[in-house]
Amino acid sequence: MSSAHTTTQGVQVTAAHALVDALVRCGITAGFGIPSIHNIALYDALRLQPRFHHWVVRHEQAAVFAADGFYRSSGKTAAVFASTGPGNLFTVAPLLESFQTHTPVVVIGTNVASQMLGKTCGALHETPQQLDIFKPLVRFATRVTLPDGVSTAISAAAAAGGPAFVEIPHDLLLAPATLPDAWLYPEKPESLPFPDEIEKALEQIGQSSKPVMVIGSDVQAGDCAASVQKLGETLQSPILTTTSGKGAIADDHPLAMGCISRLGVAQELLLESDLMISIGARFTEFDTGRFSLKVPARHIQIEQDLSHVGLQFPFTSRLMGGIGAIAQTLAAALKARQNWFDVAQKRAEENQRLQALRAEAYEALLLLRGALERNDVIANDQSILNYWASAFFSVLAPRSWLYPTGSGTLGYGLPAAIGAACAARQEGRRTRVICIAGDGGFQYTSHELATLAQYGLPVKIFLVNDNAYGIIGFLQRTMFGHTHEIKLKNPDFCVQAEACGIAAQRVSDFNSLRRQLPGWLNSPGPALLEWRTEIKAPWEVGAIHRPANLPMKTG
Ligand SMILES: Cc1ncc(C[n+]2csc(CCOP(=O)(O)OP(=O)(O)O)c2C)c(N)n1
Repeated sequence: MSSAHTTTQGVQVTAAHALVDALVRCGITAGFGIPSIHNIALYDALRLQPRFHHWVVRHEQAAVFAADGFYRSSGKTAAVFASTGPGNLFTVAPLLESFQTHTPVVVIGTNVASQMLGKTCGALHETPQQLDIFKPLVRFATRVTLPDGVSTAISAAAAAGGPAFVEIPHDLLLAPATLPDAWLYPEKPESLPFPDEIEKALEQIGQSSKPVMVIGSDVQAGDCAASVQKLGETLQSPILTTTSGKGAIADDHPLAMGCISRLGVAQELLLESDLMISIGARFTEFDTGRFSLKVPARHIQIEQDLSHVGLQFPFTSRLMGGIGAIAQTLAAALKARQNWFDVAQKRAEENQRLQALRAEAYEALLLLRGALERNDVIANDQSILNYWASAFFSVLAPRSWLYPTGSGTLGYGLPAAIGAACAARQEGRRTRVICIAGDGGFQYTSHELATLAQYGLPVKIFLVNDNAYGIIGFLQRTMFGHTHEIKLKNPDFCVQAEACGIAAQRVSDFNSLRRQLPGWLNSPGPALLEWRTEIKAPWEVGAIHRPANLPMKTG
């Protein structure tokens, strides 16, 4: 942009230009969306901004999942462009996922023209109280009411620390606007708790001889993971993660004890310890065995934001503020300790027990892990293999694990994988992205095969096809002794992928899987591998104990 009033192309700056300029100034240089009559001016402004990379998708739902995957894999926020009514409403389910996982995503949605707002007059796409629909699902929602209001709205949305929704009546996008001279992008300094709170936590750590840390997704942010790891090393405390915190510590680190969602050894460790230090961790129903997890009475909770926590275990000390700064302060004040728990021994025993189950799901995950680089990204959908992966897949690098823990929604895997692959391409990283999905979940967003093919992104889809909503069948059998409406007559997924121009292959037994997996993974562009099988749920074969409060059919 050359002046406050004209673009470098010499045309009058409009609110659409100012909005795109504001995104770039906030460091948001990628976006996903679908052009529409209401946001058409925005797309023209996007065309004129070479620093912004837009990726066109096939459904607004996929746009938000992709932006979510973009952030989780890169730490960089992406925008979503949707339009009035249906376009915006299709972003609602993915926003729930981003909201619950603290994932920043900026949705820019239009509304009917200003003079039509609040009226029921048959305007195209008009939606009653559109802004109010979004408010509970985002950390910041606003309507722009003046053309010059876009810059402030975008900068507040970018700083929201979670998903944000900026609504603009479409006529404003074409209205003349000015670019701000001074840019006010709020910097957020890392805050520390009061010294007496830190003292209290240090005292409790001093009284404990068997500390355990549980770390969650907020630890993946910035340099935080390194500071938290340093605290663990100082204390020689075994470190567990939540499902969305996987990767915050490499699973082959000598203190890494894996994910709490597998309960078993994770639960035993927590019972043996005398202090839990939870850091940026959201204790969800899924991760805690339907809220049955038992934790030590002494609990230091470290959080940057209370809106993020799930199950509120009682705490004996709570430290609120910048997680990295808090971890650093604690580590600096503590003396190095000896380890009290043999992590390597416990994990070897567990691995032996799991191998003895001879479960193909577990073996497939070992096979996959063995064939991947440390930084390759796994984007999960919701299927039996994903539950196994949450519990047992070894994640070796931060931001290389995407899992829809916030909403547990089907359809996340493929578009999130696309978002991660776009981030890698934009940053020049040679990372493979593997999407693990079941046949049921895959079909929620399989239209995004076309997006994948359009950009030739190196996403490898591992599709486990049991022609059923398999996990629901398992639950129905367990609870009622029968199944109902879980069988699926599916399309030929290989033909579907090939029709989009994506290489596809099918295997039906484990030996073929072993043989074909490397070729599929190492092929240059996108590729689909369909594994026709009926794998058993981890609860069915005893890899994870069934929560005691799961209703079961008896007799
Ligand atoms: C949007 C949404 N609808 C319904 C569900 C409930 N649900 C969870 S898993 C599942 C079955 C998934 O089937 P599939 O992807 O084939 O995996 P499988 O269970 O067969 O391994 C269903 C219906 C959900 N999680 N999300």
